Amino acid sequence: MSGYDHKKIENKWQDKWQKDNLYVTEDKVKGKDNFYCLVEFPYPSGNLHVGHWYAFSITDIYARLKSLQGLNVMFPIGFDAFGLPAENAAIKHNLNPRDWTYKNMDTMKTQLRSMGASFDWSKELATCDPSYYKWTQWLFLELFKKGLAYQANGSVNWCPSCKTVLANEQVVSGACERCGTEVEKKEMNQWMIKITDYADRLIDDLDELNWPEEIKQSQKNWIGRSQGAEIDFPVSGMDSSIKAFTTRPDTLFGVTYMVLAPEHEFVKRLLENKNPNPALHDGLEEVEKYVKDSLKKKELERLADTNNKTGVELKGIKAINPANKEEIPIYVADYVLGGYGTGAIMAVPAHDERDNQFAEKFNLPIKNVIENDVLINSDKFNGLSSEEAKEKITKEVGGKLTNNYKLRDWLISRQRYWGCPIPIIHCKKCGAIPVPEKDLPIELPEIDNYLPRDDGKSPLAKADDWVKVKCPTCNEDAERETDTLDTFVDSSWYFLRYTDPKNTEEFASKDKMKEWMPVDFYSGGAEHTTMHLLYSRFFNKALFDLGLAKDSEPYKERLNRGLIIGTDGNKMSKSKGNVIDPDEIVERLGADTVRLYLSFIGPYNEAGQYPWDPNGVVGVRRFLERVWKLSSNLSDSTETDPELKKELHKSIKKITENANKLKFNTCISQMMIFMNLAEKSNLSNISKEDFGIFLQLLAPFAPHIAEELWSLNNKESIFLSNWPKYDEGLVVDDEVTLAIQINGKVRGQVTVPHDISEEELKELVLKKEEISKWLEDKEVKKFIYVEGKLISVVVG
Ligand code: ANZ
Ligand code: ZN
Repeated sequence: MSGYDHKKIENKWQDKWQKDNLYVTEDKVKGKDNFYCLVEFPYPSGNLHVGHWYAFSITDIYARLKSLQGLNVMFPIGFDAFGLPAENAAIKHNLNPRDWTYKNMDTMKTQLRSMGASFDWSKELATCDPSYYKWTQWLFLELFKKGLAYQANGSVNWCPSCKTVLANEQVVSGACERCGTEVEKKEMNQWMIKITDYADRLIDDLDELNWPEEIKQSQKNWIGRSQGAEIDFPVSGMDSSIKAFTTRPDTLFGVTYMVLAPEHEFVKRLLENKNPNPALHDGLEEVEKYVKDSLKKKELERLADTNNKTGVELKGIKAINPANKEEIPIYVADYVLGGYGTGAIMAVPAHDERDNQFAEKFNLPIKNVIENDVLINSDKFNGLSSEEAKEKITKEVGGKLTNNYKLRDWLISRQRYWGCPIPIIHCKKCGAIPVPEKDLPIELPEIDNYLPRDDGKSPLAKADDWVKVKCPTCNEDAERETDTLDTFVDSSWYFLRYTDPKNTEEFASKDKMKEWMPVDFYSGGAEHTTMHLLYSRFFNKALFDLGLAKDSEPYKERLNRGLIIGTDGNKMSKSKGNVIDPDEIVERLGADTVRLYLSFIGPYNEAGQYPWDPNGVVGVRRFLERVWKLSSNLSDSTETDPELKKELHKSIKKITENANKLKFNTCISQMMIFMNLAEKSNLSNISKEDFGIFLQLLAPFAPHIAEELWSLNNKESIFLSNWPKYDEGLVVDDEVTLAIQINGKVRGQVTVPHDISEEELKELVLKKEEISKWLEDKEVKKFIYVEGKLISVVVG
């Protein structure tokens, strides 16, 4: 047998797997459970970088593992092909977005194939394909008919560089998530999705999901539910009142003034009517100027100006504190935001930091009403705890307990060409009318000038022939909607389409969705936590309520992967010159090397930042060469050296356990430990069968070389074999049983690997049911591990 020629074997097996349809998934296989392994589909950027390899080839390890473990795995792939990223790139290259996108998808398919991933290409989809977006349009109309998609006027985020509006989620620190340009506020009539209707369920249903806690927490923070109350403050001498949102109704007796946001309706009305109140008349000009100035500020600036609070008093107007009937002054100040709560606050300078700064500056009274979590200076509520008082005081003043959310409705229309046309016809007489189902899809027309425009309209507005239609209801002259859908709408349901990608009658048949949904494992980028991951959960819930989806949650398990960074520790970027070209390495060292290296670089289940190390790549390549060499030195012996056999079975155990937890790096370490021993002992003492077991362990990671070496002794693909099981008898001495004492008394025992770290042990022990019941409400003061003997926990 000659040397390890990665090129030859990688091409050979990729062709053969494809020819044999090895990864084409049936919907049902007798005796096997289905497992839907999903990875976020790429946008057709045109070139696969290391990040793509990390996303796809490493998720492939998991897909292959599950398949070897006896599950019927679906691992589909497609393209998130509409939208800003693809279109901006096309424009930069002076190309038509359609040509650019299709050309890139071709290139990327070849590159994706070079990974040797077990993608089921028969299910491939592209969101820019009319056979796909017909159903995006259909689903949009279902939401529209239920009132979940609507058009409304409002202040929206506008990116002056991308020349389109953006969703709140696409504005990062005040800048466009795509191009980094500072975002402006504009009043525009836009299409929205009522995701806010689902705010509570989007939070509460997280409990049932097997997701990392950080992801759940980020979604909760983004939705930002605050429990509080709305309380009306009458305006003295006027027939009106001002509603404030507060999370602290228990501090009502400590309210010494009110503050309105500059955008508040009450202020607007005062300025419009030039209020007749003579006392105020003097100050109105000052108020007008203040409002104008602060509206020019960006929200971020307003929030950032923490130490220098500004504001003006509405002189001559007083509000009445409904708790003690005291008259209190009203200010306009921009530390109160127009778009949150009611845009008005009851200020409690004794207990709120921001109010305190303001009160100090404007010499306003500060009244303490809480001491040691108990109410004081609060009349008949004195002595109550804060928690008790919240509800009681709210009730007393006729207020309403209510929740407030940071989440806003999802803005989905874009003034851009390369997107799914919104299937609505505007008729002067009938309003916004859905395109009849028989006319779907409304195809995106070819136009000459697809460049974005400055006037807030989509380039499609110029496509007269396309725009002018008859109203489906009254048959009078009408016009098509010319905005397109944000690409995040396209990607909000693609996981359903994968179950039935060729269906022309439905977006996916109920039967197919029943076989595959919910997704068992979803691997993706951390940047999607509060975008795609939130949107698609909403979409699935809305479809569930419409009877169109079978589950209310789409993804059982989610993994946010880490980031591969440059050798210099910086994010890879062309300008820094630290970009690693995977194609070049695949050519030189092989796909198996790249896969093995990336799985070795760090625990896949921890979204860390891992720097690329050229020496590490070479080291991994050498490891594969050693495997190759060992294989050619195998003898016909049927007995494996007993020590080596033990290490093999330890390897099965360790690799199975760690691979199941996506800790792929420890799997590779274990394979290396095994190889070291195999090379040390008498080589003739590994049976072909036992070497085959080693190849099975290697197969998900380095599929080509494993398949090649396996084929020397087997007719069927290694990927049709069964994942090896370890022999209990061969791994026992590796484990120790430890007694667990709590405050000196033995309360249980635990069997663990002899080399377990104290940290791992502590985590395991404290979580154990028979132990945790002794720890309730108590603090663990000491955790002592007497190695190999016992654990002693001191609590108090
Ligand atoms: C009285 C009070 C007393 C408050 C106290 C807090 C502490 P979250 O948790 O973010 O929901 N607030 C309400 N609307 C606001 C707006 N439009 N702009 C700026 N601040 C606003 O915060 C809710 C609290 O933030 C509310 O509760 C209100 O101040 C303020 F010891 O009311 B609080
Ligand atoms: Zn009409």
